[in-house]
Amino acid sequence: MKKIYLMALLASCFACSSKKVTAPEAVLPVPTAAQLTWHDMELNAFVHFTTNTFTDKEWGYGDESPKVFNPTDFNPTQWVTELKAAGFKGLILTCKHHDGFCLWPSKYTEHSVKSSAWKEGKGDVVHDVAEACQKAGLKFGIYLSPWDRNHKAYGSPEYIEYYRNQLKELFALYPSVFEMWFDGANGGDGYYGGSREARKINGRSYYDWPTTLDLVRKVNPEIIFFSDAGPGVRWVGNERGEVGETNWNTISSDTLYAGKAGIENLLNQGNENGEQWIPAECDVSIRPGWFYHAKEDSLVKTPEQLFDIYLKSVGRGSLLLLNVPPDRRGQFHENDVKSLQGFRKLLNEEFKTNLALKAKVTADYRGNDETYSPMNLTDGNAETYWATNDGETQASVEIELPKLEIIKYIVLQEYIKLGQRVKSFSVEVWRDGQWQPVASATTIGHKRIVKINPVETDKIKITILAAKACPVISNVEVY
Ligand code: FUL
Repeated sequence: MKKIYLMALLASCFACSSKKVTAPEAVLPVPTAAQLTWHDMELNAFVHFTTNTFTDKEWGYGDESPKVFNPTDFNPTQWVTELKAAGFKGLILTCKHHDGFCLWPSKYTEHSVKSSAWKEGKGDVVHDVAEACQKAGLKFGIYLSPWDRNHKAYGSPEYIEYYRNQLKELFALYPSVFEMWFDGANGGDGYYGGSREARKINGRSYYDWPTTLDLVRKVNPEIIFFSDAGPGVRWVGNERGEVGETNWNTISSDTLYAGKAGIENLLNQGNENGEQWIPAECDVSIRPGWFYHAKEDSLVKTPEQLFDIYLKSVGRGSLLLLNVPPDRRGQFHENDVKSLQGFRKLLNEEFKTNLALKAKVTADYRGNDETYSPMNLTDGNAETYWATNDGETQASVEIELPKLEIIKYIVLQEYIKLGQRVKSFSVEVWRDGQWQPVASATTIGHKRIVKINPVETDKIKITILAAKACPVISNVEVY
């Protein structure tokens, strides 16, 4: 009788104590499900292809004859095969760049593939690329330049109608597009149906973006919209593929709009107290230009340069959108392919063996409840995390390796479903009988890769120095 009573008491105590250890409350804002999926993609490709490829230009004026578009051996299967092998998850195609030439036979203009020499006007690049992506398991995205230097009505309400019609046309054909790119370059000189003049537009009001976005959302509520101001993801503020050392996924977009001047720093680092979750996307080209130019064949970024860009984008919690422009055949040039392959090889070599997987991980944890144990950091499960008690914004984790190893990288990930929290942290290693500092950094967010001078050790200490609320970390890796 007594024994049964004691057991019941213990059980109820356990129940009440486990009840008390609730999960940390989210620090707002938090990402949407679609944004979380986007974060996890990490590597996407941009593909710039149009009449510019054949006229050797970066920005077509809009008066190019559509006839010039004539790839001799168009093969998007080659693109997706190389991209997939290199680890890319999605591809965004310039369906229309600033020159207005459409890579699909739009019924709203003659300025498209249907007036080109390619396949006697019967070809459809958008269709073929979307299909190749689908077959390869890559997500497909659309870039449709708002600025159109060909269209006679650009600058007037009539053009907005045209732009929306084209969006409707594309989304009827490709409803599951994962990302839609709205470029910030807007207005200037152009052909404009023969008037050859400069047209200025008010970037804030001309496009009436809310109406346009709603139109797309009706077809695809999950879509990620890119523009300087989001609302899905923001421009990183440069075209070097580098997000700030400090990178907040949060920003307040009410005063932002695509093309607004002087906001590069804000876009690059975000705002710790931003009211919306709008992460930065790092767009950069594998070549100096966005479009293919034979004279740049020797200037393709090396695998080492791409790896460095990776550390400054993905390694700082952002996503890398790497442009690889097809040549006049309609294929990735050999040099670009070589670089992509070298990049993948380097990633595989540098991040070959995660030493943390076999390590002993210790730290104080939330309410001594195993749900928040530091062992969650190395269980390979993105849904489990280590957390401290509310109000404890400083905390250390020690990682003990089974033997001495030379280490080069520490990878950390916050459980961003509960918001971005960490403001700064440090890394120390045990050497000569004491802790020695090897690195310090600021934000973590989706992922932080800390590169350190190779050092031999069997113990690593990561200390969260400041955070907006108790740290909630889902993953630690050591290479
Ligand atoms: C810029 C454009 O003007 C470039 O041509 C390119 O498309 C790049 C990704 O965005 O704003």
